[in-house]
Amino acid sequence: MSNNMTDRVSRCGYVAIVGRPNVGKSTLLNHILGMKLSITSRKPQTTRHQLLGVKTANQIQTIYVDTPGIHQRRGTAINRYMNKAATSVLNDVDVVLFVVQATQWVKEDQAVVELFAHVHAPVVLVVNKIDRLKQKHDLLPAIEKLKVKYPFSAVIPVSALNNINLDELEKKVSSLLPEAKHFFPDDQVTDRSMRFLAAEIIREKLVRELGQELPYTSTVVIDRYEERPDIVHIHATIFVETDGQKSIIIGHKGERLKSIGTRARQEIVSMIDNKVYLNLWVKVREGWSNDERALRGLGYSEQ
Ligand SMILES: Nc1nc2c(ncn2[C@@H]2O[C@H](COP(=O)(O)OP(=O)(O)OP(=O)(O)O)[C@@H](O)[C@H]2O)c(=O)[nH]1
Ligand SMILES: [Mg+2]
Repeated sequence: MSNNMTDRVSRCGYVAIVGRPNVGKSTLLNHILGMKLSITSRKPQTTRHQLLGVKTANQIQTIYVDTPGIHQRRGTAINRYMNKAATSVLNDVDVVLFVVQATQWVKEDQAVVELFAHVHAPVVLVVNKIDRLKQKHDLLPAIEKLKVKYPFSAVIPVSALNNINLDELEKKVSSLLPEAKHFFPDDQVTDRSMRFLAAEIIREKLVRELGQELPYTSTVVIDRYEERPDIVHIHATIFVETDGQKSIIIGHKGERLKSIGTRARQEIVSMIDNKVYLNLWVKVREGWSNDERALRGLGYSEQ
């Protein structure tokens, strides 16, 4: 077969992005796709659901699965849901990207590596945030230490945020994908609806606006998403667990909530290229994060 023919072989497969919270999994997905799809923040446990990001280029379709950070706090129902959302993909994918933070191997990373014992797919170790290294010569010895943790099929240092070495990573991933027809239309970028993405965008602004003040006990539900030719009407509710949390989110004279709404609206506008009317409410639902039934009602259904 000539090279030309080889080039035309169609490849397609699923690639899980896993790792402990906050190592940059969602940032990696967004920067590989070249668009903001998955929400990110400085706070751990930002991602709560699986999210597909599809990239199609040169006969190759890579279906990335962003996942919540795998963590040790197994206590509440939402924590169990998040861990399950992350670990359940491991046996259904063609490639696993295991993201760690340069030179910082901690217990939670070790716990993730132990999950690979029953994984058949090749695991690529992605050593992220290399831009943060003060001493460049710390990287090679760190990589040598990481290599012994598991028989990785490759170890690739990157900076997701600064787009360093992502093409190298993508090349490796493509080489591990099976020959297959594309599962998604070539112009599709995700399996999620704009309604889901809108809720996520609102949650991102909430998390970013509130810094360390808010515990992980808020969630966003879209009550109404109505597309009209000239404007999209979105009504959303932020659920929290206590009155105190509600007042923090609303802020003095409602200013916090207003600012969250403005930022979210701007981002939704830029995604859908239409006008947006966004109405935000805050409601208290005591104990929702540890109540399986409440969780299902709030969009945390089995994946
Ligand atoms: N300096 C630097 N920061 C990064 C890099 N990649 C991600 N970050 C930052 O790390 C923080 C966490 O990034 P996320 O992409 O939300 O991390 P995550 O692994 O998806 O986190 P969870 O969803 O909570 O598990 C954010 O503040 C990012 O801007 C990088 O390459 N360099
Ligand atoms: Mg994330």
